[in-house]
Amino acid sequence: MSYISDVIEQTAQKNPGQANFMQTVTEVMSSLAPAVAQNEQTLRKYSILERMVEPDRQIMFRVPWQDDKGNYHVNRGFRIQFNNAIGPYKGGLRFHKDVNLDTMKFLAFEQTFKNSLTSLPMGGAKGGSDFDPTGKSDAEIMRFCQSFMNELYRHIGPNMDVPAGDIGVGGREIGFLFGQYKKIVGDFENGVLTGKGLSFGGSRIRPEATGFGATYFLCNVLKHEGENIKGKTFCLSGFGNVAWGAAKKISELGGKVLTLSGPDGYIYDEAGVSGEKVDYLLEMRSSNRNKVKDYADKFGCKFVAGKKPWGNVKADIYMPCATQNEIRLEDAEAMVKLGVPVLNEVSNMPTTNEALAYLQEHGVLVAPSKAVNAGGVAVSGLEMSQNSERLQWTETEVDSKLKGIMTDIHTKIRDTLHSYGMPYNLVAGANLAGFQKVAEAMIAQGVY
Ligand code: 2IT
Repeated sequence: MSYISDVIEQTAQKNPGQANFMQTVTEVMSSLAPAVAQNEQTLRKYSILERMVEPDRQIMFRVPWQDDKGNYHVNRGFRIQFNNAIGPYKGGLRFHKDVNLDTMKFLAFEQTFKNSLTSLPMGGAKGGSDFDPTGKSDAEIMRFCQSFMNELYRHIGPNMDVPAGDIGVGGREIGFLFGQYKKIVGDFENGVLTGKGLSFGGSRIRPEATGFGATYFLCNVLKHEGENIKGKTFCLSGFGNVAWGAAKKISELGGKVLTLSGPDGYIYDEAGVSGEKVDYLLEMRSSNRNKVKDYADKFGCKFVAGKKPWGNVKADIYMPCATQNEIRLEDAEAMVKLGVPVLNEVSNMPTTNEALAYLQEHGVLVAPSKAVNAGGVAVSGLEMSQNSERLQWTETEVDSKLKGIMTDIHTKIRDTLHSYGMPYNLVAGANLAGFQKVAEAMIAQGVY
């Protein structure tokens, strides 16, 4: 058996029932064949692949909280610190009812490679809770965040682990989490979390960064193909922070966003999601209703209950912005049948491995999430720099740095593929490029 398949097999045995974690491990490890072929002896000697699939530590804790009626609830909190070879642990917190150890591990593993691609010194981590913010009041969210931080604080710090937002965790939650951290530790600690409000050390463009960065990355891909974004039609899923930023930038650059989705279904807006309609997404999120139908009701467009746009709406570009495993084999088949040529993945691991293989076999150009959505964490890295220098850059400064980082990621992937004599396969290239830096740092630092 080969080194890679041995490691995948051992990882599956050690992590029974962790389908999401195994999906990303399989996808990433399989991409590394050219790197292993070139350097197998060294990688084996230092057990690089074995060490890469085992998190440094996995923290799980109880989060008790009180609702507005006085009833108590208990949720489970997580922080997976996966790899800090290239910098302090860094990665978001997700509050969603489906959060479990498997989800957290897949996200922390992906984060390690993504953060490496940004060129900034950040290791990989992820955390969160199975707390469901749907229908919760601001006061309930505040109490939950405070209780969550009552345990998390002992595991984080500006040079140790710097959490941020993810699904269900935005500016409001980061504010509550930071407030509690500061209260417990008695120190501002350079802000500790990223995604903070502008009035207490947040970075300009951080809320927009994931969606903006995803659009900038796409522009690089389109340019490589001799195309551009003007006049292109888009299907997006989700309506949260990420879809919001993407819709804003796409519409600014002359593309047209036809769809958004939520747990209740999808909306189809023939006129395109732009201007004040984009702003309304923020209201939808802060209402905690978690219903995309609100958009259709407000702007009088079509709503399709219980479905995602995939395979139902034709567009030039699909951009999943909601969650993992949104695009399954049957969606991929429908997508190919409809003739959608580009999948620009934004949410983490939106495509199952079967769907991904099918799309690539059928000539769909896939840009992988760990490159496409890296702008979010990259601007988090810029927030850390601004905090440690005690300054705040302008919108123009941050936006131009973000643009530069996204272009550099694309160039790095293209050059890595070139160095292995490989075609323009962005999925393989992102994994190989992300891997190289982490592996090099791990080897340099010895086995400990
Ligand atoms: O998936 C992600 O990269 C994030 N949720 C953002 C992480 C961060 O530290 O900004």
